Amino acid sequence: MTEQIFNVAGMTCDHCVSAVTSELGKLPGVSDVKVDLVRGTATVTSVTPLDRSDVAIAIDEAGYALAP
Ligand SMILES: [Cu+2]
Repeated sequence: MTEQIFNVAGMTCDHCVSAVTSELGKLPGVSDVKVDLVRGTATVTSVTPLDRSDVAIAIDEAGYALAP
């Protein structure tokens, strides 16, 4: 298992958190997603490290943006 932390721009409420959590949770091999609204971060646990571009697409589908 590996844990990666991504910065997510644009989240403002719990709805945003659940949208991002849901989309990231659909990525293959992901077993856990924890989104911190205040920090604007998503901590993703997965079997193998995720490709940053896949994460960017998932966050984009939720309606937000992967930040540097
Ligand atoms: Cu929201």
